[in-house]
Amino acid sequence: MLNTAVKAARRAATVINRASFDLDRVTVSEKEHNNFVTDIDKAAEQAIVETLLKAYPDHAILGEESGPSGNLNDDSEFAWIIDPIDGTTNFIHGYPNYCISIALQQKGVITQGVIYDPVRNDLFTATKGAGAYLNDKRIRVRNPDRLAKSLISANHASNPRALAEFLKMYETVHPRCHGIRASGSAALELANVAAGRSDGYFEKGLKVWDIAAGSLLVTEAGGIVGEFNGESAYLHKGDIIAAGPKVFAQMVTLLAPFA
Ligand code: LIP
Repeated sequence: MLNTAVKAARRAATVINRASFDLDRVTVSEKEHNNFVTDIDKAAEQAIVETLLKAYPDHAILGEESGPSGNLNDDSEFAWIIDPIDGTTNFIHGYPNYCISIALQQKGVITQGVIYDPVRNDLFTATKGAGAYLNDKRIRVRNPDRLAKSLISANHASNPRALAEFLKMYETVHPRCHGIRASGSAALELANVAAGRSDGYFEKGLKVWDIAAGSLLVTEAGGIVGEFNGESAYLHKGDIIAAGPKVFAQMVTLLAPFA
């Protein structure tokens, strides 16, 4: 199933890469203020869904752009959770930080995750219980012993309330770490934590397709993923902290007041 998801991600990448050379021809619409969708998101999602359903016609699908289909519920035996372009705002501006995210959920548990960065040709994969990989090489979180030695990433939704709260969280965390980066793709932020390229990540108000595959990458790379109060219903809540175990504990202490 992981191989099929990789095949689907690569097909989507072909659609996205072709469009990336001629962004003026991409059709952009606004779902809500500063929340964009393009014809390329839709075409990429279609390529993914076609590939998955060809191999597994009975599986349920939850796509960011096409919504739910098949027998989708919390207890579905096989449900694919798809974000065809995580970081659409980056994509439409030609800012090279976006990816394809595909996860398989089995009876409420994420068991396979694929994140493909078509700009860097980085393929992140994880299978529950079998580790996380970047281009077939095992990856692990970096797990520094203190937040004070860490590079953190964080993003926020585009509404005034989320921004005001984010600024307070930023003021809380920034003086206590090496710095905070905001690159506009939740899935890639999680993949970077898994690969030890950053040491922690936090964001509120995400959707399940932003974080399903990335959260499995982090846990399979030895990290912890949780809500702001440290609990584990982050896929439903959409508020997420991800880091190595020591930094995770310190981030929860600092960010629990924002839970
Ligand atoms: C985006 C995320 C980003 C977050 C945005 C949005 P999209 O996903 O990856 O980090 O801040 O709210 O959800 O819409 O580009 O797939």
